[in-house]
Amino acid sequence: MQRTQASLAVRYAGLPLLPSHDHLLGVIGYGAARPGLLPASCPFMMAPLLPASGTPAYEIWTAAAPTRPCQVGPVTGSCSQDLAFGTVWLDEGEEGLESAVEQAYLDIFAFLEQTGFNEPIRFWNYLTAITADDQGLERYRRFNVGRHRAFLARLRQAVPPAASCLGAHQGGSMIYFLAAREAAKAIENPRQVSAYAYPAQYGPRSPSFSRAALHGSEQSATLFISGTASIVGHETRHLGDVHGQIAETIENLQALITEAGSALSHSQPDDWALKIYLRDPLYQADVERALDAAFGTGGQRLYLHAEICRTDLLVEIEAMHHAAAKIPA
Ligand code: 3EB
Repeated sequence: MQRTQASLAVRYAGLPLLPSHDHLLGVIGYGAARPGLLPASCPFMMAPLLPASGTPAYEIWTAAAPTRPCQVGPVTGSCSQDLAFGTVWLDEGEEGLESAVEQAYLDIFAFLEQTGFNEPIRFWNYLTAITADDQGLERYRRFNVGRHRAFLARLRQAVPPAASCLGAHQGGSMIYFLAAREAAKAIENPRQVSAYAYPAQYGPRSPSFSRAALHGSEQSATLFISGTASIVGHETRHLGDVHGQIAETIENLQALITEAGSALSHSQPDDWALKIYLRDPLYQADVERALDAAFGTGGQRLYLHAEICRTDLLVEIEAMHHAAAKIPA
């Protein structure tokens, strides 16, 4: 068996141990400010989320090819040969969240157009006070309205990319993303209603994201699994029961891995990077135990303390299949 090099890698690290500087796409800090060692050209965002452990953590994105900085309007990013990474803060100002989200996404589409990486493949949205009321409509629902408007105007894909949307405890609201020249293949979970088809009880506009996205060729694909929680159909399961929610969330992750199919047939635990969002940092030990049992002990895990977009959800997990698929020699 021979392994091809993945075009993209992520590493969750405690200290700013920075790999090959000219291949850095971007760094996100959790409870961690911009490292002094980081080259000025590398995009950095201090996310408004804290690590569950309290120990500062970095999420370090690298490309297989050298990168160069790219700035378009308020979007700070970088581009390699085949991928772009970008970050933007929301400016809620006078206009409010809905307009701020719409504008931020329109700015992202301008970045994509100017850099030539026209197809977004993965979005992360971190919103302040995600479930707070804003003049009669929850902020997450206003976020969905703004995102929907921008996607309607500019998204070229038939279905929206993979995403996560979590609540921040401090600081402002931000979006970061990965984009490519070719769209990823969207994957849905047969156990769940597609989020973009959720009924109106969850807000005037459905959440625009697909459950997972497979990017690259069959020989060297990267799988991005969106934020995944204890939802079956469109309903939250296991209200108030963290063990039940963890088990249901893992069932949903496994269903998506099955849907991704042959691209992952040689997958190993070390190929995975998981980001786990906990409403209460005390849930970490239970999640860790359940993930070990389901997927083995390898791979990377980053535990964050976050609010989740439904007040009844206690845990949400996203995943990236980190290494390239193996090609039989
Ligand atoms: C859900 O399945 C849980 O609005 O971008 C997960 C991933 C969730 C992404 C988003 C929301 C989003 O509906 C919430």
